[in-house]
Amino acid sequence: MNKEDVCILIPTLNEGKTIGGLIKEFKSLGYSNVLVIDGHSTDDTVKKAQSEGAKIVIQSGTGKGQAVSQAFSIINSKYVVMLDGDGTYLPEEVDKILEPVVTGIADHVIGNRFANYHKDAFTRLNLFGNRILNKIFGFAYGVWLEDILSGYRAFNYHAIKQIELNRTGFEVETEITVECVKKDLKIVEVPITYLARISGAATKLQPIRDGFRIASTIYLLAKTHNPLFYFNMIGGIITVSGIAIGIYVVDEWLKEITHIPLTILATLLIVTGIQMFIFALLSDLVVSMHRENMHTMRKLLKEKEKL
Ligand SMILES: Nc1nc2c(ncn2[C@@H]2O[C@H](COP(=O)(O)OP(=O)(O)O)[C@@H](O)[C@H]2O)c(=O)[nH]1
Ligand SMILES: [Mg+2]
Repeated sequence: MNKEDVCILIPTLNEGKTIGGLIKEFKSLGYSNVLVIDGHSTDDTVKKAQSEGAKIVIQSGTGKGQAVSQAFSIINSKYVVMLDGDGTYLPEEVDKILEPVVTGIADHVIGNRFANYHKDAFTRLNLFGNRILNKIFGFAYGVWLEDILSGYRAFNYHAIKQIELNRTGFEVETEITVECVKKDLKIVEVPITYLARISGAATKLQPIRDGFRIASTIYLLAKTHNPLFYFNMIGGIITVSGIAIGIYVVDEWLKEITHIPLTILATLLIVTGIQMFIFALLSDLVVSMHRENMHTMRKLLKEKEKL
């Protein structure tokens, strides 16, 4: 592999304390093509990155997601490595991250932070949230990964051009992973080290708000991949509430109290819930057929590329 073929992509927002050292380390490892996509930092991030010789692009919108999406559209390198500018990931592990894409066994590599993390790298809430979100992801997409929210990732050119990103904020890692699953891109996870942020440099992630956004992204994006999961969740909630009201109505009726409006409500909820289950089955049929078509189309495209 030629190190010139690798673009090191660093999205930054006020990472002046760490960005300079990070770029310097990549350069000393022989990776000279460093792209910093900055989210209008108000500190000296841009100046530091410039003086270390990185290419700087100021993102046109806001949020990490928009930054990554913009970066993907302008990068033309054979391989891309993305990581935070906060010094929590080790540049010397870049070869480990790159290996599966370079050897061709993966289109996308995720660095698994849970393999080796500093004791202050995650708060207890972070650890718990990550575990839950990885599980929800597994249920929704049928792909069980250890660390879908990792910031240290590698891609081949094919992957960055296939992945379409629409979310603007911290849902970007989720969306990248979902897109890979949807587009049949091969994902491999490799163990990496995750350090704590240096003191005085705070994370931009708000655990509760962003956690909910990530969970709802996992759920909403599942509609066109796993409609059984998506619609059965809705159907389940509606049916269970109908049954609960129904139990109450029957119990009261046995005590010779009749609730007519509640009886109607319970019936409506149960019927609607069951319709959702049927709808889930129909959508699943549509999605499976679509997937088969897309699969064939991708195979044909690949063969055409080979010709
Ligand atoms: N360009 C850009 N980068 C951002 C934005 N928000 C966060 N980042 C960068 O994205 C990376 C990940 O954010 P971070 O706060 O470390 O999130 P955490 O690793 O989940 O705690 C860091 O390098 C941030 O500086 C943004 O709005 N625009
Ligand atoms: Mg970070």
